[in-house]
This record gives sequence, structure tokens and C-alpha cells, in this order.
Amino acid sequence: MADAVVSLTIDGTSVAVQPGATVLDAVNQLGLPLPQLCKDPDRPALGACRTCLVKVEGMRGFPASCHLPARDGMIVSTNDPELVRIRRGVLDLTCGMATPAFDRPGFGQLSDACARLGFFQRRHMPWRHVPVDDTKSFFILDRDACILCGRCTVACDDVQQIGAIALLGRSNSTKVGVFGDDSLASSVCTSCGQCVAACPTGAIRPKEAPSPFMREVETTCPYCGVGCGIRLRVRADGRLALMADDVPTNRSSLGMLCVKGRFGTGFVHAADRIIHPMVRRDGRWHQVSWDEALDTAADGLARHRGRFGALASAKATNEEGYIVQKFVRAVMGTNNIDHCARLCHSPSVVAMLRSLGSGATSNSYDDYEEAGCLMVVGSDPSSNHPVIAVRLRRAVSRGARLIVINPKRIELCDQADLWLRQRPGTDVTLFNAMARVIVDEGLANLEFVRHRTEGLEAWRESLEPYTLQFAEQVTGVPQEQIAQAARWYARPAFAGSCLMWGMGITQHTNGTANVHALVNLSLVAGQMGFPGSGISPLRGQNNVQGCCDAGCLPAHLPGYQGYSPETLNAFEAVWGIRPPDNAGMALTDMIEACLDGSIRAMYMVGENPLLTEPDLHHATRALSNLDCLVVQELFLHETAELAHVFLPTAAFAEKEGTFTNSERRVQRVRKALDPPGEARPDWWITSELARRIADKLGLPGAGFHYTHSAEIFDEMARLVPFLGGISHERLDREGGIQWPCPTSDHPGTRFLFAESFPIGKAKFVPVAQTAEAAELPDHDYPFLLNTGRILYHWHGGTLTRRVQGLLELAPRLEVAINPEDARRLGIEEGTPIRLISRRGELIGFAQPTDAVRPGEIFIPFVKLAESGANILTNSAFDPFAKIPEYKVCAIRIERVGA
Ligand SMILES: Nc1nc2c(c(=O)[nH]1)N[C@H]1C(S)=C(S)[C@@H](COP(=O)(O)OP(=O)(O)OC[C@H]3O[C@@H](n4cnc5c(=O)[nH]c(N)nc54)[C@H](O)[C@@H]3O)O[C@H]1N2
Ligand SMILES: Nc1nc2c(c(=O)[nH]1)N[C@H]1C(S)=C(S)[C@@H](COP(=O)(O)OP(=O)(O)OC[C@H]3O[C@@H](n4cnc5c(=O)[nH]c(N)nc54)[C@H](O)[C@@H]3O)O[C@H]1N2
Ligand code: SF4
Ligand code: SF4
Ligand SMILES: [Mo]
Repeated sequence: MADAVVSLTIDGTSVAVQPGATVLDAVNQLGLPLPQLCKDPDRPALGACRTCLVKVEGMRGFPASCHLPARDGMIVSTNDPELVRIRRGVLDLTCGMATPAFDRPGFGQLSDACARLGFFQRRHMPWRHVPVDDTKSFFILDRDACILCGRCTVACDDVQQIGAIALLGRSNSTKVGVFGDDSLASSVCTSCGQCVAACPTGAIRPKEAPSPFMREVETTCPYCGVGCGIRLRVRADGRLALMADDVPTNRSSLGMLCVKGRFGTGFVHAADRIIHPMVRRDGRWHQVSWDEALDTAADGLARHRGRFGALASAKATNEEGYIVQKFVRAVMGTNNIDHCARLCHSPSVVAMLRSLGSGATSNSYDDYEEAGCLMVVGSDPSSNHPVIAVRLRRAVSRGARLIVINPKRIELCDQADLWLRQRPGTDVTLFNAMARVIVDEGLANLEFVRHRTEGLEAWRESLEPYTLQFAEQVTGVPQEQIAQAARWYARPAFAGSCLMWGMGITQHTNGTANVHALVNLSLVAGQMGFPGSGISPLRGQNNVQGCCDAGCLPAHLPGYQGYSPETLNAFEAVWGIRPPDNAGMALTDMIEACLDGSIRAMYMVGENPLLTEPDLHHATRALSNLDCLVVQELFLHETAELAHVFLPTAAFAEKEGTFTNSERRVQRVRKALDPPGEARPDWWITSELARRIADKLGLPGAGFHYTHSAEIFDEMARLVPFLGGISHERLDREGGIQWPCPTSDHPGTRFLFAESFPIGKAKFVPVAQTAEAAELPDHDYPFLLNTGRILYHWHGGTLTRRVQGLLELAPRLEVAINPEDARRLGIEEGTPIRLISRRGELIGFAQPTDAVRPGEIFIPFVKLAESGANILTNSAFDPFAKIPEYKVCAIRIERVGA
């Protein structure tokens, strides 16, 4: 409020507000109880409900304060007797249309306002009873309590750009409803709950009443890399309320959430959460003390120092990732440290580090909204980055062109100007051909290419074979579409072009080549380094960006620093121990090393490879071979069942720290609850383990004596230049900050590469189309299997299967199959079918849809039956990034019982 210049008096109290504020803003700043039924705090005023009326000296009548600009020297009253009489009349009429949900404590501004004015008696309206729509799992629509203020429809339409609900009918018969007056469940509603948060009466309200809550804690969503701000509410009984609220001031999410962030945090209270340390002896789990568990783990791991590997967790905080890698390097003497980024964006990191010197998203979500062209490749944001999808929809409604490149029809195709539907595994050809169009048609940004890049000539020669004709043959995409996409991308209608990609690019045996092809394209078009442009490998887990930054990678120390003598010196100076100087094993290599015995002990923090690794029979054989497996987790999941020691950890809502999201924004994670039972934060557990092993082996201690995660952040910020200016204290004061932020007075960085690249000039790297995939359909296994995700589940489902409402929204494994194939095989909607690959089989339920082409099948890899998709997939991997080919393998299909 530093430069507030407008001051006014309300009910005798003076208040200062920013220019542009309304009188209602000033009233709210003073915390006065003025009803404002149709005003969503995050939205412009609708001025529909006429309840926020005020009296202003020298002004006639009683204006609605939500529409009234605050002016210097105004004298305002909210409780003038005549005014109160009129407001009562308005509320009386309003109540005449609705039965406020009085019985929902903590809910309903209308009921609060009525209670203040003594309207309790109007509880039931015998003349009006509309059945409640309870077809969605988390909330209901109870039209008896609706005052037709329209806030929910604005939330659905204008904010989330979904348009599931509208005000239907006219005058007397107007009501909130869905298209065709059907149930909510039949609509396109995604259960994001923006309407629930907006409704002032409780007409749309959560099924589970929030009950009086004791406090609210602002933190960061634990699910995806968008990194939305959420407000957790802690109820009187010490549990989280079912519904979390959004944080309007969060600069990444701008007050939006999806279903998982809003309603999906209940897994922390799951009945089967493990809250005591355990040791497995004679095939049975025994609950033991922390001392015994830690000593047993320390013994087992110390015994195999040198034949040891660790996985960190992209679900845990930056501080916890940093501590795990420090333990592995300083105490276990190895760089065998990795995490799920290997299975995810490792090709992006490998290719971008080589070409540009930075593996991170170059731009910000704000750039997506400013861009003139958006190209979304091998990524399904509506289900996997839902709040980014909102921003893309908003950009389209402002006139940006949207190009979707995906073999599967995804929701965004409905908004797209152009959808290229290539054959899986042919992306190199597609992007090389687009690049050739840009070069041949003179669309290249020569200025950028000349000053900022090198290697153009050799690369240009390598494009020779990729004519449009050749590309059409290989990819199946019509030539004209390839050329059109290239032209739009290189020359957007306004501002710049944003290129974003996901697992459809990376999870292939040619994943690194795919990313190079994309980066080359953006270089030749010069589409980075200015507002509305840039390249984004959309990050998956809530903290996978942070886990990479913190050094949980085998080839890099924290901050992507290599093992040069100078860097090792710097780490030795802080740690007191020199990290080893040779690159360690990647996750996928470690799995193989378990089989050949070169790894005998593993420490696994917050990952579940026995659902998420490819070819699960193979992975199970590997991990069963270990002499010591220590798992640090919330749940006794598939991998933990094989462990020797289980260390129960605190979940995101039970600890302090930071996550870093997909736009490089470091954000605070705050403690709302005490960890249950004996669970402890990951950083505490790893530090204890480190100290015990160092003692046991007589190694120097390396300083694992932390009392708060802020101290760990400070140590990391000392060693990682791009985090140097960030601290918990600063984040608490200013909100999230985007790295690079080298000094404490640096504001953070919205986009990278404005002037230069970390390696000086960016490199064009020629890449050629290789085999489309390691295993393609053949006579025996005629279908191509594509695996991925759905909105309502998280990976194998370890978290989301424990949230009842999410499970209700997606209770069984649906197998997307083209209707033509279904007809030929005599399969109908819901028919149980068996999917069989060379490695395993599982049963799902057919869902005929033209989202997939004939010959292609799509399933999410969540385990909703006896197994998950990875029982089928192939462990063949990309030679550079070591990422498995999750997106392509061959299967055959049988009707169950046939
Ligand atoms: N609801 C939900 N959200 C999530 C997750 C979750 O489990 N559930 N997981 C998070 C994580 S860790 C990640 S990494 C992200 C992943 O987010 P996305 O990258 O969007 O994930 P996927 O659904 O695996 O795959 C994306 C798309 O790749 C397409 N594809 C398949 N083969 C090809 C190909 O050869 N070429 C091209 N161009 N496309 C192809 C598929 O059709 C699919 O639509 O999501 C994050 N968000
Ligand atoms: N077929 C197929 N397989 C895939 C993919 C695909 O597209 N297709 N995608 C791959 C990708 S991109 C990814 S990222 C991987 C994901 O693979 P994983 O990382 O193995 O999957 P998650 O289920 O997210 O595992 C996270 C675990 O962390 C635990 N956890 C949550 N919070 C905390 C915490 O604070 N501390 C600790 N210690 N643990 C915590 C959860 O209980 C959960 O078990 O899957 C990969 N597997
Ligand atoms: S359901 Fe709630 S938000 Fe929607 S129109 Fe009715 S009262 Fe307003
Ligand atoms: S978009 Fe991602 S970060 Fe945002 S609420 Fe949904 S799961 Fe959480
Ligand atoms: Mo991922």
C-alpha cells in the first residue's frame, strides 16, 4: 500500500486505497460486514445483486459500492438507517428467490447477511423445491439456495473458460444449469470448483461441509508443475477441509485451480498412511523405533558403499532434494543419484543444455497469454497442466493461433486452428520439414541466426532430405498443413510464438533427437528471448524443476554445474568433503545394475518405480535382487513392499520448504498440520541417516545438523548462482520468485535468453529420423499402444486412488480404441478387454472413440485393476537421455472370456 493516494472516510474511520479502487474495496479493506453477493473478490463487479449499497455525502440515492470509484475526501456510510431499510428490502426479495443454506456453517454470504438482519425464519420455501443435483463427486448444485447472481457462470465461462454451466431460461424460470438442462455429470464440467469458490449462498457447495475451520495456510499445490497457490483450511478436528481455496495473488495461477489442487489433498489423511518406522524381518513388517529403523537402514546402506544408488523425490521440497544428493555425494561417495526427471524431461534437459546451455523453460505463463501463436506438441495440457490450459484458451479467445501436434485428439483440438496428426515417433521428420519450409520460404530470423547462433550451415544441409513430400509420406500429415504450421510459427500474427512440449516428444527412443529438432526450429525462427515468445518443456511433477536444480542428477552437481575442479573445490569448501568427479548412473542404468550386481543397495525417496518404470516384471526382478532397499514414503506402495526398511515421511502440508514450478518460480510450501504419528520431514530423516553412516564409517560429518529447512535453502543458494538472491524470508515477503535471481536485490527473471545464451551462442544440432520406435506393431501384436495420463489420476494412482472423489470421477481403466477396430473385434462401450504385450497383460474396459486412430490404443498408466500399464510397456531407451519408450509398444487385444 506504499503509494496509496486516495483517502476516504467510511462509517467514521478513514482509509487509504490505491487509485482505481472502488468504495467496496475500501469497505473490505476496513473489514466492514457489507453484503456483496454478486462480487467475486478476484473479478470485476457485476453490479447485479444491489446488496452492497452505500450512502455517500453529497450524492443522491444509494449507489452500489462495487461500481463506485473511491475518491479523495468521500464520506461514506454503510449503516445509515434509511440505507439499512433499503438493503433489508433487497435482501428480503433476494431471499424470496432462494433458501439460503443456513445450515452450512462457514458457507454462504447470503445466510451471514440475513442472519445479521434477522431473516432466520425464511428458511424453507414450500412453494419452491428443485431437486438437488448431486451427480458430481465433490459438490452439489442446490438451486433452492440460488439468487441468480451469475458468479458461478462467470467463474466457469470467463475465468476457467470451460462453459459447463449457464443461466438457462428466461425471467421467472431462469436457473443455473447445464446445456440441455441435464445433470452436471453429463456436462463438460471438470470439477475445478471455481464456481464453488465463487457462490455467495452455498447453492453450489462442497458435499462435505468445510465446518468451522481454525486457520488457513497459504502454500503450493502438491500435484503438477504448474505450481498453483492453494490455501489449505485446517478444521477444528485438525484435518484439512475437503476444499482448498485458490490464492488470487499467486502470480503463476492467478487465482485458478484444477480439481486435484482444489479437492485432491485428502490423501494426507488416508487411513493406510504409514506413520511409524518399520523394518521387514522374516518376510514381515515390524513397527520399530526411529533409532532402530535408522540404524538398520544405515547398516544396510553402509555395507554397500560403492555399490549404491539413490532416487530423490520430485514430490518433496527443494531443500529435501538438495539434502538427498548431498548425502549421496558426500557420505556415500557416489554420483549415482537420479529421480523421475529421467522418465520425463531428461531428453529436454540433455538437448537444451547442449544447444542452449540451459534445460529450463525459457519463458513464463504470461508469455502464453501474450503470444500470437501457440504450438503445443505431444502434450495434453487440459488434463495434465489444467491451469496452463486455461491460459491457452484465454490466449485463443484473444486471437492467438493455436497449433496442436499430437497423434491423439486431445481436448485442445477443439480450440485449435490447426491440428497435425502425425504417426507416433515421426516428430524429427515433421520438425525438420517445418524447418526446411522456414529456410526455403525466407521466413528465418536472419538477424537472430547471425548474431545468436552457430552451426547453421551444417544443419541446413542436414535438412536436405526432409522435403514436404517426404515428410507427408513418413508422418502421414498433409504437406499443406506442415507448411502452414511452419509459416504461422515463424511469423505469428502478432507478438511472438510460444512452443511447448511434453511426453509425446520425450518418451521415445529418439526423444533427444525430437527435442533437438524442436529447439532448432525455434532458433531458426528466432522465437525466444522477448515477450510472448519462448520454449517450454512443460514440467510434470510439482517440484521436478526444483529437484533437477537441486542436483538430483547423476551428471550434474546442484545448479547444473559439471564436475570441473573449480566447482568441486567450491563444494568441498562448503561441505568439507569433495564430491566424486565422475558422472553417476541414471535411474534406468541403476535398474540394470541391480540385475548384474553392480548395485546392491538403494535408497528410494518418494518414487514408485514398480508402477512407473517400464516393463514391470523386469523392474521387479531387478529390485528383488537388492540386499538392502530403504524406502522413504507416505504409503506402503508396490515398491515399498519389497523394501527392508520403511521410513515414514511428512507430506507437503506437514512441512516447510519450497517447490519450483515449470516457469522457474520458487514458491513457499508451508506447514498446516503436524505430521501424523512419528512421521518426520524428509530432510530430517536423510540428515539423520547421513550422520549415522558417516559415524559408522568414520567419515567426516559434512554438516548434516540442520534445524530448519530455511538453513538448507541458504546453503544451496550459496552454491547455486542462479538461486543466490532467494531465501525463505524473501519469498515470505515478496511471494514466488523466478530464477535466475543471483542477488538479494534482483527481481527474478521472466524470460531467459534476452541477450545471450549461457554457452554464448546457441548451437544448431543436426538430427535425423531413425526408426520410429524400438517395437512396432506386427502380425502377432497388431496394435500400437500409447500411454499417458488423465485429469483425475496421478501417475500410478498412489495419491489419487486415496481421494474418494477423484476415484469416483475415474473409477476404472478405460481403453481408448477406434470405433472401427472395436466394431471389427465385436467390442462395445464398456466391454472388458485384455491387452497383451510381449511382456505382460492387463484388463480394461473398452471406450470406443475417434480420439485414437485405427490401429492405435491409448491408456493412462494409473493402476485401477490388478496392474498398471507398465506391465505392458517396453524398457528400450533413448541412448542419450536414457528415457524409456513409454509412448510406443506393440500389443494385441482379446475380449475377456472370448
Ligand atoms: N492429471 C495428471 N496431471 C499430470 C500428471 C498425472 O499423472 N496426472 N503427471 C505430471 C507429469 S510427471 C508429467 S511429465 C506431465 C506430462 O504431461 P503430458 O506431456 O501432457 O503427458 P502424457 O499424457 O503422458 O502425453 C502427452 C501426449 O503425447 C502424445 N503422444 C504420444 N506419442 C506421440 C508422438 O510420437 N509424438 C507426439 N508429438 N505426441 C505423442 C499423447 O497422445 C499425449 O496426448 O503431466 C503432469 N501432470
Ligand atoms: N507407461 C508410462 N509410464 C510412465 C510415464 C508415462 O507417460 N507412461 N511417465 C513417467 C513420468 S513422466 C514420471 S514423472 C514417472 C512418475 O513416477 P513416480 O515419481 O514413481 O510416480 P508418483 O506416483 O508420482 O510417485 C511419487 C511418490 O511420492 C510419494 N510422496 C508424495 N509426497 C511425498 C513427500 O513429500 N516425500 C516423500 N518421500 N514421498 C512423497 C507418493 O506417495 C508417491 O508414491 O512415471 C513415469 N512412468
Ligand atoms: S449457484 Fe451460487 S453463484 Fe451461481 S447464480 Fe446461484 S447463487 Fe450465484
Ligand atoms: S493445475 Fe497443477 S498445480 Fe494447479 S491445481 Fe491443478 S494439479 Fe495443482
Ligand atoms: Mo513426469
